[in-house]
Parts: sequence; structure tokens; C-alpha cells
Amino acid sequence: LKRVADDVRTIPEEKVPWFPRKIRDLDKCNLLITKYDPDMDQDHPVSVYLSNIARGEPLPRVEYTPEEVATWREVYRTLRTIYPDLACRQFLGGLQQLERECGYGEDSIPQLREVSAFLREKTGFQLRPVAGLLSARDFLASLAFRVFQCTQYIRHASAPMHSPEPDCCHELLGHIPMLADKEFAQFSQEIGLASLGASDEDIERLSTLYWFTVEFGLCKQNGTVKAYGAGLLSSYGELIYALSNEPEYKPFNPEETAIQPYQDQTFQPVYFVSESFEDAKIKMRRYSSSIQRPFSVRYDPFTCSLEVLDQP
Ligand code: HBI
Ligand code: FE
Repeated sequence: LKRVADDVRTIPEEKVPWFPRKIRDLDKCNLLITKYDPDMDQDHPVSVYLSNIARGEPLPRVEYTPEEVATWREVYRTLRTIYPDLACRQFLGGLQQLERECGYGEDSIPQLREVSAFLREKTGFQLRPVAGLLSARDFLASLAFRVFQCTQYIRHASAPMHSPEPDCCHELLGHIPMLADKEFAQFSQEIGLASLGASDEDIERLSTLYWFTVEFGLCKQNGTVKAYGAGLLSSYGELIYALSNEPEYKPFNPEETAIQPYQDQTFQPVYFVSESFEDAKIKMRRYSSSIQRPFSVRYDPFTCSLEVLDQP
């Protein structure tokens, strides 16, 4: 195997989209896709929260208003009551740890700084604040480094049970408990690694896989089906709907799942059910290795950087 140096690249430059090699390159993975109503957004003090996180500075602390905390309380309280019946065991375990060790509860919005420190200890994932929906390529690339790009603002108080874009209720309640699970963290990183330098078409397919697993995935546990997708675990209405037997259920199978059309305007008409995370990971690995790239990547956890290797 020959190592491909940054300056003497043997890969034809125009064929391989740029991708980050080390964690500080994530500074450049910041392409925002804004598609929500700007009128709804005047209360989001987004720009205030942004800073040079990759330089090792502590994550900014946010002083949430009483109205914002009230929104959080309503979301937390409503969802918390249905989790024991509908959420997968890994999620419940993660949430309990967060409640014990990280100040999770209905009375205050957890700060990203504390949550990031917690996750680092559990699975090596860390958080980076972001101002909204990122491009799929940039978002997936960060996962390769076990970095989760996380919004820090909260949805508008006029619609506490709905948010047209990711907000901290979605991240903190939907994603974070799952990212505290080792197997799931590994699964997430591997989707990220598969995305690096991939073609636009492959990014689209990986995004779709991410959508039907990390965001809207269901899995079998002790003979029943439970939710592990963050889009479900942060939406009272859709969490109940997804497990109501009303929608269509299909077994998770990357080749088929990757091309299933989806939208984010209403509940999903179809959900994919995994046998277990272990099984989903093995199937995803097989799928990822079928993606054609003129190189392969290996993540070095000691330096948090990538080794890029020519294909043997
Ligand atoms: N950006 N901030 C943010 N949060 C997400 O959860 C997110 C994103 N961009 C794309 C995305 N999720 C996925 O739906 C896939 O397209 C990767
Ligand atoms: Fe999400």
C-alpha cells in the first residue's frame, strides 16, 4: 500500500471532491442549507453562538430565555412519558445516564459544553455548534471524525411540538442519547468515513441511508419494534405514528433503503426495521465497501486524522 501525500497526489484531482483529513479541516465543512421561513427565525440568535471551536476553545455557553426554557420543558415532559414504551434500550440507557451525570431534565436546556464532555468519555464523540442544516457532504464528513455538528438554538415558542429544521431539542433529545452507545457511535462514524471524497450520487445514497437509520430508524428488540432514529425520538406525533402499525415497514437492507424516496414535510410513509445495530453495522459495512473510490481511508484515533491509501 502506498500512502498518498497531500502534495503529491496520485488521485486525479478533478475526480475526487475535497474532503477533510484532520479534525481542524472541519472548519471548512460549514456549508449551510437554509430552507426555512426567515420570518419564523428572527428569534434565533444564531450568529452569537458561533466561534472557532476547532481551535480547542471551550464550547460557548448560551443563556436561554425563560420562554426558551419553557419550550424545552414542554418538549421534554411530553416525550419523556412515551420513551419507556417506544424507545430502544440503548436510547433509554443513554438518557438515564444523561439525567444522572449531565443535568438532563425538564428544568434547563443542557449546555453543549457539558454534553460534549460527557459524550467524549462514553464514545469519543464531540459536539461542534452549527447555525442550521448543513450540506449532507459536510455533515457526514464530520461524523468520520466522531464530530457531531449540533444546533444550539431552540425552536420557536409558537410551535413547541414542531420544528422545520434541526434545533437543540432534536439534537439533545433525539441524537445525543444514541451517540452515547458504542455500537451506534461506530455505525455513525462508518457512514461518515464512507462519505469522504464520494461522488454526489453516493453522497445522496448515504444521506438516504442516514435518513432511514439515524433519523427514522426502527429496530427489533425482544420481539417488539422500537425506535432509535432521532427524528422519531424528538417528535411526539411521529414517534407514536411510526410504531402504530399504520405505516409500511420494510427490513433494513442498504441496497434498497439507499434508493427509497423521502421527504421531510410530513410523517414518513415507510420505515426500515433493523435486526440490531450489530446487524445494521455489518450490512452498512458491506454496502460501504461496494462504493467505488480510487483510494481507501483509515481513521487514526490517536491523531484524529485520516490515512489515505491507494487501493491495493
Ligand atoms: N445538518 N445541522 C445539521 N444537522 C443534521 O442532523 C443534518 C444536517 N445536514 C444533513 C443531515 N442532517 C442529514 O439529513 C443527511 O443529509 C446527512
Ligand atoms: Fe438530526
